[in-house]
Amino acid sequence: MSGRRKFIKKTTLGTIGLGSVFSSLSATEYRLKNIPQSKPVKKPVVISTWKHGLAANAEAWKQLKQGTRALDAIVAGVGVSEADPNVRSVGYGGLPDREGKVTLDACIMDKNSNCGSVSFLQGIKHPIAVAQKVLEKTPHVMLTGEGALQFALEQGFKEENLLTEKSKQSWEKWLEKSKYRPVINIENHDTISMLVLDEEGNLSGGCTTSGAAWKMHGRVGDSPIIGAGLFLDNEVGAAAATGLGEAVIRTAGSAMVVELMRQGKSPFEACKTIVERIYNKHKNHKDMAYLQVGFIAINKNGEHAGYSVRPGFNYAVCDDEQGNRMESAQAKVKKSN
Ligand code: SD4
Repeated sequence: MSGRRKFIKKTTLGTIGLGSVFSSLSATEYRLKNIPQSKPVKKPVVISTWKHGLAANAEAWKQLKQGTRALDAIVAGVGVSEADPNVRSVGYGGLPDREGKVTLDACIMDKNSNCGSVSFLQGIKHPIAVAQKVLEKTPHVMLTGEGALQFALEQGFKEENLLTEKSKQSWEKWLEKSKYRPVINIENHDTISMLVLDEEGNLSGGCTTSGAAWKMHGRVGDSPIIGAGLFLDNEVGAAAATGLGEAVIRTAGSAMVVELMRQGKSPFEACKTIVERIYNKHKNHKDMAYLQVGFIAINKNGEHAGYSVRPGFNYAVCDDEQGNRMESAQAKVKKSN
């Protein structure tokens, strides 16, 4: 090969190489172009789904202010809901499946896109902490059922009965009719998802739930599925879901919300667009009768929003400016069912 041809070949390869470097930078470039940089970035910010998000935020906030890293703050924060027997949709005291078993799903994701997840886990009060161990201690992203339990026990977690007397009574009452038609905002809701923009401007998130009440034994929802119940890209933003998990999985919900933010949409526009897509895709679907899905999202500027199919969804926000409070989300339709 002549010197000139070698040079051309090298230059072309060099250009391809640079091209891929440029394309890996393009998300940042896109963000810089699309998210107005004149706005001051608010940080830290913690947002969590539903009212019990207030207590979860308070704990996560305390941890962040003490210098705890965001992932640990999330585990501590949503751990408050997991341990609370009065939160009947997460962890201890969660409503069981139709066989009376409390089965838990959770996942966590950090600024470097490392993920950990557990699904169909029984007998462990803090699935989010097990998900964090999956992220940190295994070569995998997701462990399920018996394997997840075995791993949790190996990691020193204690096995305990998570079915409280109150949840057992609710299940026995449900058994009288055994009809699966989740009650909107009550039986298919209240998963806690938390998104954090930390002091350094990095994003992370976690999600934990006992899933839809009276689900089939073995059913896994969206909450432990990265891309469905939770997703983030540290260059762009983070999103999380609550509601009918089947609908969120069908549409890769949280990943889509983040992708729309990458394309320049605000958190509000991104959540609204995907809620509308979910609504439209389910117009003639059997699940429409009890379809409720809500998203929360936050971008790198600390702007956040929530949006749901039906009214009733809200989320908790904590920042330096206004403290810890509830924000209501707008909804696609006006009727609650
Ligand atoms: C699920 N998304 O398992 C969850 C339901 C939920 O509290 O939000 N539950 O489908």
